Amino acid sequence: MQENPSHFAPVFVPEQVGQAFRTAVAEACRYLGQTAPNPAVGCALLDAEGEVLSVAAHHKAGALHAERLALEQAKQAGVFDRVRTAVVTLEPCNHTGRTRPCTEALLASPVKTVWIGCADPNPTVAGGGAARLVEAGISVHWLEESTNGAALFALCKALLAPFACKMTEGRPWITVKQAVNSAGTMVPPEGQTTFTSPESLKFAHVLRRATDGVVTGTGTVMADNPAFTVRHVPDYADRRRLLVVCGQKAHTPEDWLAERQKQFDVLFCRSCADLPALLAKTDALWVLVEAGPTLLAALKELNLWDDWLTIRQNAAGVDHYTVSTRHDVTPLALFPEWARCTQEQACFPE
Ligand code: AOF
Ligand code: ZN
Repeated sequence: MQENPSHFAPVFVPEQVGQAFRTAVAEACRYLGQTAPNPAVGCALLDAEGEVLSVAAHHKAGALHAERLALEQAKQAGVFDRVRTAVVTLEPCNHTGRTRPCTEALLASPVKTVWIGCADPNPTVAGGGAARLVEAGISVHWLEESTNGAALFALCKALLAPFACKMTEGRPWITVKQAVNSAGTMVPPEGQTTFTSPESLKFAHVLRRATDGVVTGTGTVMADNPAFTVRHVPDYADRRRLLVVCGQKAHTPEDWLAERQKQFDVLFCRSCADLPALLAKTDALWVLVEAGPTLLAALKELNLWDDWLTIRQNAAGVDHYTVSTRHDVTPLALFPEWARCTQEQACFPE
């Protein structure tokens, strides 16, 4: 985190502020998978007693940032004058991009205290927001510098992880989803394309919804004729995602491709080694790998993944989720299914 002028003695996160952070993160999660190239961000506004007056999130690029929407809602609810504290999962922006700076909107409100989850990893805005607020006399507190905010900080970091990955590594966060049956094979029985439980199928579609695209291989296309669309859960309206097919275009059926292109921006990637550069050129912040053993082995070899979710069905037909992650946080932790995941020892690359 950048050094910031708000560095005083460590602060204690009051219970109501902690609860407001959880509410803000939950609201932001409702729009995960719709905000790219912008991050998912949540904001809660509290009155002097710590009561939540307004909760909002950034919905999509070009729409109001979380802070501005929360303030706008407070105005419409007639509670604007009572707002004293803003709780934001991400440092408020101090730049004019598609929208005007959130710092200015906060300074034009009765907000006296701002609690911040994560610093903005966007190199064009880093550090500026908090400094501007402090300069104007606002009390700015960082979860990272608090005595009791580690879990809340981890939550905000998990929310920001896909955007932070894009900002620091230049490519989206890569989650591999692999389903294996009790015999350890990835191949479903004849005539079926899946063998996991309805809950696992739903989770897979929740992840498709939260991510900005799918990475697959020509082998999977030929074997499964996959649609890769979001079903089983409602999708965002008019959401066009990325579909990266590793392999050669000539190896995919024309009618499959034509159908997919109606909903996806389809890109072909001849070699896995080219994948980071190809993904970097897109707006995607988070992609889901849904592929067969060949592509998965190649990604493993190249260390080209951020977390690896294995859904394993046991002999009794019950699914078990195991997650390996190469980071200290994962956006998978934002979903209720996380409670069912066994975490394998994080394996960090050389
Ligand atoms: C905030 N609150 O809710 C979000 C922020 O092009 P713009 O104007 O939409 O700005 C996008 C950048 O602003 C984005 O790259 C990130 O640094 C920050 N996102 N900031 O104060 C928000 N979504
Ligand atoms: Zn902003």
